[in-house]
Amino acid sequence: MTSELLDPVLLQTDFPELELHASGKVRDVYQLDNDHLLFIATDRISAFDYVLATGIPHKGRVLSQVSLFWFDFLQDIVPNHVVTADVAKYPKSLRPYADQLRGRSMLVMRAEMFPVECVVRGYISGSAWKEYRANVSVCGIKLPSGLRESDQLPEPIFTPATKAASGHDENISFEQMTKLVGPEVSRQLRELSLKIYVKAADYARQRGIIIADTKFEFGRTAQGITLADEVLTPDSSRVWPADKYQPGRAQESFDKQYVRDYLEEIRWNKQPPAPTLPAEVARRTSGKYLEAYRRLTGRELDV
Ligand code: PZK
Repeated sequence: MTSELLDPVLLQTDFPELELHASGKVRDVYQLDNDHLLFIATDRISAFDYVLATGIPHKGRVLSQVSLFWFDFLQDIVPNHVVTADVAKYPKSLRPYADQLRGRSMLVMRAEMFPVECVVRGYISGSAWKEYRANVSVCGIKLPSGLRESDQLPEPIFTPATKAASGHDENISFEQMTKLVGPEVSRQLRELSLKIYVKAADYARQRGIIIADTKFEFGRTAQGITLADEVLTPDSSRVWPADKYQPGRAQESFDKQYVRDYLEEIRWNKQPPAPTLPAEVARRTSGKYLEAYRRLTGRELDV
């Protein structure tokens, strides 16, 4: 019998003297000065659109370190918003919070964000699978007939989306995107997104991980078009274990499968309040995040 106790988790950030710039289901961005933000990944986890009451030990650190790994790996393709993730280099005013911030935060350049989610799909799944079944096309891109759910696409496609008022993403055509950010920027973002996806997905595939699709957010800084937010994390991507890949059905999630299985098992009605997770489900899920980090980087995250 293993102990019920879990490692401590960070569910809520609380920096009274900082102003919140943006807050998401599982991450928070604070304003530091006019040009800099503090990006923090908490240990919160969402499933079926809700943040659960139980945090996942190490999740925030894993996601931060995965993003940092990719920012570095992709540097030759695109500049990114990271200034430093070394808490010793943060402003002195953050010193009291160093222990909370270490490993799970980044000091980033403030960017003028483009109001589009740059989604790339190498496999057909999720909303794209729904759209394909209805129209044989996705975001205005005609696809071959006869694809099965989770099939690899003949080539990766760029399927932009916008944040709808509901908070949900709404797929849009490239043409609609040009009305939001202009044709020149649209072409640049599409080209960058596809290049990034191809390089990252090739790398991950060699390590037994399929990146089925992913979402990038870009902004403009003094460096020009800059990759921002989190990058190629399990929260911004659909990630599948390659050894279990079987087209023709929905795939198991690399990271959240134990959580989804548990929530189905207890027949949660997917309405608030979101349930707590048994310690064992949280612990095994934590193990999956650590495994994803290990597989991707070949390194161990010290726990
Ligand atoms: C920025 N988001 C998305 C929402 C989050 C993140 N470098 C930047 N400059 C300006 N704005 C942003 C960034 C970044 N990254 C990103 N919103 C604003 C978002 C909610 C929580 F952590």
